[in-house]
This record gives sequence, structure tokens and C-alpha cells, in this order.
Amino acid sequence: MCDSCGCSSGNGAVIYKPGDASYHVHVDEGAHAHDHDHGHRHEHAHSRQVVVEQDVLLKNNLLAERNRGYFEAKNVLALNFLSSPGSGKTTLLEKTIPRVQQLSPVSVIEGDQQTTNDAERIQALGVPVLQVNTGTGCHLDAQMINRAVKEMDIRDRSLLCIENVGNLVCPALFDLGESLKVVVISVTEGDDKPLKYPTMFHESDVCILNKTDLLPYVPFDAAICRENALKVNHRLEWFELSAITGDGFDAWIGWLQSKLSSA
Ligand SMILES: Nc1nc2c(ncn2[C@@H]2O[C@H](COP(=O)(O)OP(=O)(O)OP(=O)(O)O)[C@@H](O)[C@H]2O)c(=O)[nH]1
Ligand SMILES: [Mg+2]
Repeated sequence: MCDSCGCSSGNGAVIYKPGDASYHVHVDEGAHAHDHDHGHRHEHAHSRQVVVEQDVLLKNNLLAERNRGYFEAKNVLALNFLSSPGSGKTTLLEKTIPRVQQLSPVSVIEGDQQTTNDAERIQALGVPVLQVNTGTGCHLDAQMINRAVKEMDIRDRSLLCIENVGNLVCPALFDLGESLKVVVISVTEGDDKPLKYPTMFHESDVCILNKTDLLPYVPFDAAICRENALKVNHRLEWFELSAITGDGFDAWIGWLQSKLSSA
């Protein structure tokens, strides 16, 4: 359960019966249900809940703008890495950082509900890293980044990698003040994910299809996945790679280096 964005409450969720477009139920904790005279059951969201959510996002956005101003003033390229749990964000960072360190200093903020496992993996590379544990929270927010950055000595003209909590839903809603969002999807997740979780792909600037070394073993069509992602967001930069074998890495590293040299 997430107690910071209330996403577990099911607020605003709609349940559809397959094949019956006229039937839908809005689910809202604590709301009353009733039947409309147009033949379907309908539960209304409490307006108070909506106001609280707007308030949370507004407060977050104000802080995100402060973070963004700080990053811009220091010419820091801040990348927010997002994905389902286990798509390979940390592995991608482990393989990416050694290849860009020569060009620019790197620091990392790791977000997870619990453990310092990912921070320890990054620390082994010898770069500054902080772990943010969100407890029951399912995403990082701008305040967490604001506090973390104050604890770090972020260098001018550097790369800051922020690994968000593994979750393809809520982190898309919370602006951290990052320069760009990078969504990672792996071939074991299904090529329909961009259509099923469109907000994440719509909000992202870059999409990395990871674990391409497993393509021979899973029914996953990379071309269809790309088409689905571009349907949701035609501006997405698209990379296909394997963080384990290093296949496809040159294009990703080349793109990153060009961003760093123009930051
Ligand atoms: N075959 C294969 N496995 C990979 C690849 N990238 C990552 N993995 C494996 O996938 C698992 C999860 O990788 P992580 O890098 O921890 O994934 P993550 O997205 O950081 O996970 P969370 O932080 O828990 O959300 C590990 O067992 C990795 O070794 C890849 O390109 N190919
Ligand atoms: Mg990780």
C-alpha cells in the first residue's frame, strides 16, 4: 500500500466487463454506489479526495521546479530511470557509468522501498551514491530528491542518475525536476506494455528495451513494442540493448555523450 499518493485506494478506477462497453463501475473507497437510469452501476469519487490529490501534485511540482532550476544552474544532466521492478535499471547503470565517467563526473540517487542493495552495487563503481528508502511509498517525489541533493556534493557539468522505485505507474506522475525521463522495459514483460501503461511512456523522453539477449527465448516482438511505444509518444528516443552482453550499448552511450557535451 502506498500512503503518499493514495494509489492503493483504487480511487477513480473503472472496472470493465470484457465485451460489454455499456457496463462500467467507478471504484472509490468510501464512496456510495448507485445505479443510473442509463442502465449501469456507477460510484462517484468524493471531490475532497480529488482536491487532496491535486494538492499533493501541486506541492510536488513546485519543489520539482526548484530542483530543475538547481540542476540547470549547475549544468547537471539529471536522468530519472523508471521501470517495472527488475527490468534492469541498476544493471544498466552499472554498465553505463564506467563508459561515461571519463567525460563527466557521475552521481546516483537510488530509490527503493527497502534495502540498500542497489546503492551498494553502485558504490562498488566508486561514484557518490545515496539510497532513498520510501517505506510504503511506491515512487520518489521532488522533496526526496531535494533532500538527497542537499546531502550530496553534486559537481557542475555532471551526470546525475536517479533510479526510481520499480513501478510502471505512480512514478510517472511525480516530476522530480529531472532533465529527462528514461523508461526501461525488458523483453520478458510483454510487447503490449506501452499500451497498457501509457502514462509512463507518454511522460518519458527515452525508452530503452533491455534484455534483448533473451529475445530467442520469449514470445516478444521488438518491432511491435516500438510501434506501441511510438503510438503513445512519437517523440520517444528508442534504444534496444542488453545490459548483460553489452549488445546495442554503443548507440545509447553515444546519445548520452552527446547530451552530456551539450549540457
Ligand atoms: N538476461 C538479462 N538479464 C538482465 C539484463 N539486465 C538485467 N538483468 C537481470 O535482471 C535482474 C534485475 O536486474 P536489476 O538491474 O536489479 O533490475 P532493476 O530494474 O534495477 O530492479 P529494481 O531496482 O528491483 O526495480 C537481475 O537478475 C539482472 O541480472 C539483461 O540485459 N539481460
Ligand atoms: Mg534497481
